[in-house]
Amino acid sequence: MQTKYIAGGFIIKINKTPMKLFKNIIPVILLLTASHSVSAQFKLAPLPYAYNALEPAIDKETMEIHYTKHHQGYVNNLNAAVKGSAAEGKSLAEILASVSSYPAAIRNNAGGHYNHTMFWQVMGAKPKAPSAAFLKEIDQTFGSLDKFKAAFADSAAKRFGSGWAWLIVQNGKLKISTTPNQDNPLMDVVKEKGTPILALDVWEHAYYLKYQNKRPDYITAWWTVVNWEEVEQRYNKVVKKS
Ligand code: MN3
Repeated sequence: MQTKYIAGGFIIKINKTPMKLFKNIIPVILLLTASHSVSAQFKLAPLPYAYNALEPAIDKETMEIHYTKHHQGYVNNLNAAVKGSAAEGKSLAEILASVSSYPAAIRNNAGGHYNHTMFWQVMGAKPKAPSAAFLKEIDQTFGSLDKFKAAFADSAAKRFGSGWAWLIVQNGKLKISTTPNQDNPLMDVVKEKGTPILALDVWEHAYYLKYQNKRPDYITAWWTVVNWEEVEQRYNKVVKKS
């Protein structure tokens, strides 16, 4: 004797033996659970390395809290904010490009999600030095890599309150900029627009546990974990497009 169950569009024939019943039911339960959880519009991508991978520049505790609490918080709040709004179903890039037309909760959390996703990617455990080709670009704009680092660090240190420092490509040229809160250069509300290729989080939550009020020390240490390969890939992508 067989019984047919229809679940999630699948027809399952269930035999009398409890073992077969078990084998048939479990995949369906997993399928239904999976299809239910994809309903959130935005998701937190896995961190590309272990929480302690960037030590000593960024300590394990800061990394874990930053990723699991702060970044996850932006993702959760963004999902809640877009639900039922005009931003529902839109990509993150689309939302950022017309962020002025959305409420502050979308601006803050869409920025928070984009900025942190990029921040994790432009850092790495054992980063290589910039390539000769990319160094040439840096030299042409800033004089040298050291001069670029000094100018970037200065801008990042002077960003009042919470915000971000950026290296952007603006009309095909490299430029340093900063933004307050979770704003970024892709937003229509920002003065210095461009495509960000390097991002530094200067919110106190990014460094306070280890560096307390010494933001410049955090910035100095941060250079040791900058993933230049990723920065250069982002640069090449923009320059080839424009
Ligand atoms: Mn942060």
